[in-house]
Amino acid sequence: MTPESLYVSRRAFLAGAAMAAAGAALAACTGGPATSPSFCDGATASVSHDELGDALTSCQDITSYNNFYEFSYGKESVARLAQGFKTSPWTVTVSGLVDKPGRFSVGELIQRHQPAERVYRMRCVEAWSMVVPWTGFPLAQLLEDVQPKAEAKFVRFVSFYDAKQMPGDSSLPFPYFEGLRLDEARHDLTILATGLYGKPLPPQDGAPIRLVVPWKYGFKSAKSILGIELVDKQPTTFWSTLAPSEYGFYANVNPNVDHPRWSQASERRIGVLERRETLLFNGYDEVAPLYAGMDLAENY
Ligand SMILES: Nc1nc2c(c(=O)[nH]1)N[C@H]1C(S)=C(S)[C@@H](COP(=O)(O)O)O[C@H]1N2
Ligand SMILES: [Mo]
Repeated sequence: MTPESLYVSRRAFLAGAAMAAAGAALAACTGGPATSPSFCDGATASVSHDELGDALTSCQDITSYNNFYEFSYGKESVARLAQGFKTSPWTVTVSGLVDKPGRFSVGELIQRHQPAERVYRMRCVEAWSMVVPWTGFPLAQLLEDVQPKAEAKFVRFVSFYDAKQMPGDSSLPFPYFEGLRLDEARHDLTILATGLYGKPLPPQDGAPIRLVVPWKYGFKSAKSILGIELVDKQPTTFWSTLAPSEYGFYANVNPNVDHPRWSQASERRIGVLERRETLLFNGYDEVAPLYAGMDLAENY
Protein backbone atom coordinates (compact mmCIF):
# COMPACT_ATOMS: atom_id res chain seq x y z
CA MET A 1 0.00 0.00 0.00
CA THR A 2 1.21 3.50 -0.80
CA PRO A 3 1.14 6.11 1.96
CA GLU A 4 -1.55 7.91 0.00
CA SER A 5 -3.89 4.94 -0.21
CA LEU A 6 -3.29 4.33 3.50
CA TYR A 7 -4.13 7.94 4.23
CA VAL A 8 -7.18 7.95 2.00
CA SER A 9 -8.55 4.74 3.38
CA ARG A 10 -7.85 5.85 6.93
CA ARG A 11 -9.70 9.09 6.25
CA ALA A 12 -12.58 7.15 4.69
CA PHE A 13 -12.55 4.85 7.70
CA LEU A 14 -12.71 7.77 10.12
CA ALA A 15 -15.49 9.44 8.15
CA GLY A 16 -17.34 6.14 8.08
CA ALA A 17 -16.93 5.70 11.82
CA ALA A 18 -18.19 9.23 12.47
CA MET A 19 -21.18 8.61 10.22
CA ALA A 20 -21.91 5.32 11.96
CA ALA A 21 -21.70 6.99 15.37
CA ALA A 22 -24.00 9.80 14.24
CA GLY A 23 -26.34 7.23 12.79
CA ALA A 24 -26.35 5.24 16.00
CA ALA A 25 -27.05 8.38 18.05
CA LEU A 26 -29.88 9.29 15.73
CA ALA A 27 -31.27 5.78 15.93
CA ALA A 28 -31.07 5.91 19.71
CA CYS A 29 -33.10 9.07 19.96
CA THR A 30 -35.65 8.30 17.27
CA GLY A 31 -36.14 4.74 18.29
CA GLY A 32 -34.55 2.53 15.77
CA PRO A 33 -32.53 1.41 12.85
CA ALA A 34 -33.83 2.65 9.54
CA THR A 35 -35.89 0.41 7.30
CA SER A 36 -34.69 -0.41 3.83
CA PRO A 37 -34.14 3.04 2.37
CA SER A 38 -35.96 2.05 -0.82
CA PHE A 39 -39.45 2.88 0.47
CA CYS A 40 -38.40 6.39 1.42
CA ASP A 41 -36.49 7.01 -1.81
CA GLY A 42 -38.65 9.48 -3.67
CA ALA A 43 -40.98 9.98 -0.71
CA THR A 44 -42.92 13.19 -1.26
CA ALA A 45 -45.27 15.47 0.63
CA SER A 46 -46.78 18.76 -0.49
CA VAL A 47 -45.85 20.50 2.76
CA SER A 48 -43.03 20.30 5.28
CA HIS A 49 -45.11 21.27 8.34
CA ASP A 50 -48.60 20.71 9.70
CA GLU A 51 -51.14 23.47 10.30
CA LEU A 52 -49.71 24.09 13.79
CA GLY A 53 -46.22 24.65 12.37
CA ASP A 54 -44.83 21.28 13.45
CA ALA A 55 -42.40 19.59 11.06
CA LEU A 56 -43.41 16.33 9.40
CA THR A 57 -41.78 13.29 10.98
CA SER A 58 -39.23 11.76 8.61
CA CYS A 59 -40.33 8.97 6.32
CA GLN A 60 -37.55 6.88 7.84
CA ASP A 61 -38.95 7.25 11.36
CA ILE A 62 -42.58 6.69 10.34
CA THR A 63 -41.64 3.44 8.62
CA SER A 64 -39.21 2.05 11.19
CA TYR A 65 -40.90 2.73 14.56
CA ASN A 66 -44.20 0.88 14.53
CA ASN A 67 -46.73 -0.71 16.82
CA PHE A 68 -48.15 -3.73 15.01
CA TYR A 69 -48.40 -6.53 17.53
CA GLU A 70 -49.38 -9.17 14.99
CA PHE A 71 -45.74 -8.96 13.92
CA SER A 72 -43.88 -8.15 17.13
CA TYR A 73 -43.85 -6.36 20.47
CA GLY A 74 -40.64 -4.67 19.30
CA LYS A 75 -41.39 -1.45 17.41
CA GLU A 76 -38.03 -1.58 15.69
CA SER A 77 -38.43 -5.10 14.33
CA VAL A 78 -41.90 -4.72 12.79
CA ALA A 79 -40.65 -3.31 9.49
CA ARG A 80 -38.28 -6.23 8.96
CA LEU A 81 -40.75 -8.91 10.04
CA ALA A 82 -43.54 -7.44 7.90
CA GLN A 83 -41.43 -7.19 4.74
CA GLY A 84 -42.96 -10.16 2.95
CA PHE A 85 -46.54 -9.51 4.11
CA LYS A 86 -48.88 -10.23 1.20
CA THR A 87 -51.29 -7.30 0.77
CA SER A 88 -52.58 -7.92 -2.74
CA PRO A 89 -55.17 -8.98 -3.74
CA TRP A 90 -57.13 -7.50 -0.82
CA THR A 91 -60.88 -7.13 -0.37
CA VAL A 92 -62.66 -5.09 2.31
CA THR A 93 -66.09 -6.37 3.32
CA VAL A 94 -68.66 -3.84 4.55
CA SER A 95 -71.57 -5.55 6.27
CA GLY A 96 -74.08 -5.45 9.10
CA LEU A 97 -76.83 -2.83 9.45
CA VAL A 98 -76.54 -1.37 5.94
CA ASP A 99 -78.90 -1.34 2.96
CA LYS A 100 -76.15 -2.06 0.45
CA PRO A 101 -73.49 -4.36 1.89
CA GLY A 102 -70.48 -4.78 -0.34
CA ARG A 103 -67.07 -6.22 -0.99
CA PHE A 104 -64.57 -3.78 -2.40
CA SER A 105 -61.06 -4.39 -3.64
CA VAL A 106 -58.56 -1.79 -2.50
CA GLY A 107 -58.06 -0.90 -6.16
CA GLU A 108 -61.78 -0.15 -6.53
CA LEU A 109 -61.79 1.95 -3.36
CA ILE A 110 -58.85 3.98 -4.64
CA GLN A 111 -60.48 4.41 -8.06
CA ARG A 112 -63.77 5.55 -6.61
CA HIS A 113 -62.61 7.69 -3.68
CA GLN A 114 -59.43 9.29 -5.04
CA PRO A 115 -57.27 9.37 -1.89
CA ALA A 116 -55.64 12.73 -1.21
CA GLU A 117 -52.95 13.94 1.16
CA ARG A 118 -53.93 14.46 4.81
CA VAL A 119 -51.22 15.61 7.18
CA TYR A 120 -52.16 14.47 10.71
CA ARG A 121 -50.55 14.29 14.11
CA MET A 122 -50.45 10.69 15.34
CA ARG A 123 -50.40 10.31 19.13
CA CYS A 124 -49.73 6.92 20.69
CA VAL A 125 -51.09 6.29 24.20
CA GLU A 126 -47.46 5.53 25.17
CA ALA A 127 -46.90 9.31 24.95
CA TRP A 128 -44.90 9.55 21.75
CA SER A 129 -46.18 11.21 18.60
CA MET A 130 -45.46 11.83 14.94
CA VAL A 131 -46.70 14.05 12.12
CA VAL A 132 -47.63 11.88 9.15
CA PRO A 133 -48.52 12.84 5.57
CA TRP A 134 -51.11 10.14 4.89
CA THR A 135 -52.91 9.58 1.63
CA GLY A 136 -56.52 8.69 2.30
CA PHE A 137 -60.20 9.35 1.82
CA PRO A 138 -63.00 10.05 4.29
CA LEU A 139 -64.56 6.90 5.72
CA ALA A 140 -67.85 8.85 5.43
CA GLN A 141 -67.73 8.38 1.65
CA LEU A 142 -67.62 4.60 1.91
CA LEU A 143 -70.38 4.65 4.55
CA GLU A 144 -72.48 6.78 2.21
CA ASP A 145 -72.13 4.11 -0.48
CA VAL A 146 -73.37 1.28 1.75
CA GLN A 147 -76.20 3.31 3.33
CA PRO A 148 -76.30 2.56 7.07
CA LYS A 149 -79.75 1.70 8.40
CA ALA A 150 -81.34 3.90 11.06
CA GLU A 151 -80.52 1.29 13.74
CA ALA A 152 -76.79 1.46 12.98
CA LYS A 153 -75.08 3.37 15.80
CA PHE A 154 -71.48 2.10 15.79
CA VAL A 155 -68.88 0.86 13.33
CA ARG A 156 -66.69 -2.13 14.03
CA PHE A 157 -63.33 -2.71 12.31
CA VAL A 158 -61.51 -6.01 12.03
CA SER A 159 -57.90 -6.34 10.95
CA PHE A 160 -56.32 -9.14 8.97
CA TYR A 161 -54.65 -11.99 10.85
CA ASP A 162 -52.65 -14.94 9.64
CA ALA A 163 -50.29 -16.54 12.15
CA LYS A 164 -48.24 -18.01 9.30
CA GLN A 165 -47.31 -14.57 8.01
CA MET A 166 -47.39 -12.76 11.34
CA PRO A 167 -44.91 -14.03 13.93
CA GLY A 168 -46.13 -11.93 16.90
CA ASP A 169 -47.49 -13.31 20.18
CA SER A 170 -50.28 -15.65 19.08
CA SER A 171 -51.77 -15.73 22.58
CA LEU A 172 -53.17 -12.22 21.96
CA PRO A 173 -56.83 -12.23 20.82
CA PHE A 174 -56.17 -11.57 17.12
CA PRO A 175 -57.57 -10.51 14.73
CA TYR A 176 -57.26 -6.97 16.12
CA PHE A 177 -60.64 -5.28 16.43
CA GLU A 178 -61.70 -1.70 17.04
CA GLY A 179 -64.76 0.50 16.95
CA LEU A 180 -66.13 4.02 16.58
CA ARG A 181 -69.47 5.66 17.20
CA LEU A 182 -71.16 6.22 13.84
CA ASP A 183 -70.92 10.02 14.12
CA GLU A 184 -67.18 9.72 14.85
CA ALA A 185 -66.80 7.42 11.87
CA ARG A 186 -68.61 9.92 9.68
CA HIS A 187 -66.53 12.91 10.80
CA ASP A 188 -64.54 14.35 7.91
CA LEU A 189 -61.25 13.92 9.80
CA THR A 190 -61.71 10.14 9.95
CA ILE A 191 -60.04 8.54 6.96
CA LEU A 192 -59.12 5.23 5.47
CA ALA A 193 -55.46 5.64 4.55
CA THR A 194 -53.91 3.81 1.63
CA GLY A 195 -50.59 5.61 1.49
CA LEU A 196 -48.03 7.80 3.19
CA TYR A 197 -45.39 10.19 1.85
CA GLY A 198 -46.98 9.83 -1.58
CA LYS A 199 -46.54 6.06 -1.81
CA PRO A 200 -48.77 3.06 -1.13
CA LEU A 201 -48.62 2.14 2.57
CA PRO A 202 -45.72 -0.12 3.51
CA PRO A 203 -46.75 -3.28 5.42
CA GLN A 204 -45.54 -2.02 8.80
CA ASP A 205 -47.89 0.98 8.67
CA GLY A 206 -50.97 -1.10 7.90
CA ALA A 207 -50.96 -1.90 4.19
CA PRO A 208 -52.94 -1.90 2.10
CA ILE A 209 -55.63 0.07 3.97
CA ARG A 210 -55.94 1.28 7.56
CA LEU A 211 -58.07 3.52 9.67
CA VAL A 212 -56.74 6.91 10.85
CA VAL A 213 -58.62 8.83 13.56
CA PRO A 214 -56.25 11.67 14.42
CA TRP A 215 -57.92 12.97 17.61
CA LYS A 216 -57.75 9.57 19.28
CA TYR A 217 -54.83 7.51 20.59
CA GLY A 218 -53.11 5.54 17.88
CA PHE A 219 -54.50 2.17 18.94
CA LYS A 220 -57.94 3.18 17.58
CA SER A 221 -56.44 3.35 14.08
CA ALA A 222 -56.68 -0.32 13.12
CA LYS A 223 -54.21 -1.48 10.48
CA SER A 224 -54.65 -3.79 7.50
CA ILE A 225 -58.46 -3.76 7.68
CA LEU A 226 -60.51 -6.59 6.18
CA GLY A 227 -63.92 -5.98 7.73
CA ILE A 228 -66.13 -2.98 8.49
CA GLU A 229 -69.42 -3.78 10.19
CA LEU A 230 -72.27 -1.47 11.16
CA VAL A 231 -73.79 -2.46 14.50
CA ASP A 232 -76.36 -1.15 16.98
CA LYS A 233 -74.39 -1.67 20.23
CA GLN A 234 -71.03 -0.28 21.30
CA PRO A 235 -68.55 -2.91 20.13
CA THR A 236 -65.79 -4.32 22.29
CA THR A 237 -62.22 -3.48 21.30
CA PHE A 238 -58.93 -5.36 21.36
CA TRP A 239 -57.29 -3.24 24.06
CA SER A 240 -60.32 -2.70 26.28
CA THR A 241 -60.81 -6.47 26.29
CA LEU A 242 -57.20 -7.07 27.35
CA ALA A 243 -57.07 -4.28 29.97
CA PRO A 244 -60.43 -2.61 30.58
CA SER A 245 -59.12 -0.27 33.27
CA GLU A 246 -56.36 1.01 30.99
CA TYR A 247 -58.04 1.39 27.61
CA GLY A 248 -61.54 2.67 27.07
CA PHE A 249 -63.73 2.78 24.01
CA TYR A 250 -63.34 6.50 23.34
CA ALA A 251 -59.57 6.95 23.74
CA ASN A 252 -59.70 10.63 22.88
CA VAL A 253 -56.30 12.31 23.29
CA ASN A 254 -56.62 14.24 26.55
CA PRO A 255 -53.82 15.78 28.65
CA ASN A 256 -56.07 15.73 31.74
CA VAL A 257 -56.91 12.03 31.75
CA ASP A 258 -53.86 9.93 32.55
CA HIS A 259 -53.31 6.33 31.59
CA PRO A 260 -52.40 4.31 34.74
CA ARG A 261 -48.85 3.86 33.43
CA TRP A 262 -48.31 6.99 31.36
CA SER A 263 -49.02 10.61 32.20
CA GLN A 264 -50.71 12.11 29.18
CA ALA A 265 -49.83 15.72 30.09
CA SER A 266 -46.91 15.82 27.68
CA GLU A 267 -45.51 13.80 24.82
CA ARG A 268 -42.31 13.05 22.94
CA ARG A 269 -42.41 13.92 19.24
CA ILE A 270 -40.28 11.36 17.43
CA GLY A 271 -37.15 13.07 16.08
CA VAL A 272 -37.52 16.12 18.35
CA LEU A 273 -35.61 16.51 21.61
CA GLU A 274 -37.91 18.57 23.83
CA ARG A 275 -41.16 17.13 25.13
CA ARG A 276 -44.27 19.08 24.25
CA GLU A 277 -47.61 19.58 25.96
CA THR A 278 -50.36 17.26 24.84
CA LEU A 279 -53.29 19.00 23.21
CA LEU A 280 -56.92 18.11 23.95
CA PHE A 281 -58.23 16.03 21.02
CA ASN A 282 -54.63 16.11 19.73
CA GLY A 283 -55.27 19.70 18.63
CA TYR A 284 -58.34 18.86 16.51
CA ASP A 285 -60.76 21.16 18.36
CA GLU A 286 -63.41 20.76 15.68
CA VAL A 287 -64.39 17.36 17.10
CA ALA A 288 -65.38 18.82 20.50
CA PRO A 289 -69.11 19.00 19.58
CA LEU A 290 -69.13 15.19 19.22
CA TYR A 291 -68.62 15.00 22.99
CA ALA A 292 -70.76 17.90 24.20
CA GLY A 293 -72.02 17.16 27.71
CA MET A 294 -69.97 13.97 28.03
CA ASP A 295 -67.66 13.33 30.98
CA LEU A 296 -64.39 12.62 29.18
CA ALA A 297 -62.73 11.16 32.29
CA GLU A 298 -65.51 8.64 32.75
CA ASN A 299 -65.68 7.95 29.01
CA TYR A 300 -61.92 7.45 28.59
N1 LIG B 1 -53.97 -4.36 13.50
C1 LIG B 1 -53.30 -3.53 14.31
N2 LIG B 1 -53.53 -2.20 14.21
C2 LIG B 1 -52.86 -1.34 15.01
C3 LIG B 1 -51.94 -1.81 15.99
C4 LIG B 1 -51.71 -3.20 16.07
O1 LIG B 1 -50.91 -3.71 16.88
N3 LIG B 1 -52.40 -4.03 15.21
N4 LIG B 1 -51.29 -0.90 16.81
C5 LIG B 1 -51.94 0.39 17.01
C6 LIG B 1 -51.11 1.35 17.71
S1 LIG B 1 -50.91 1.10 19.39
C7 LIG B 1 -50.57 2.46 17.12
S2 LIG B 1 -49.77 3.64 18.01
C8 LIG B 1 -50.66 2.64 15.65
C9 LIG B 1 -49.26 2.80 15.10
O2 LIG B 1 -49.31 3.13 13.73
P1 LIG B 1 -47.93 3.40 12.92
O3 LIG B 1 -47.03 2.24 13.16
O4 LIG B 1 -48.32 3.54 11.48
O5 LIG B 1 -47.35 4.67 13.48
O6 LIG B 1 -51.29 1.53 15.00
C10 LIG B 1 -52.41 1.00 15.68
N5 LIG B 1 -53.07 0.01 14.87
MO1 LIG C 1 -50.16 3.09 20.27
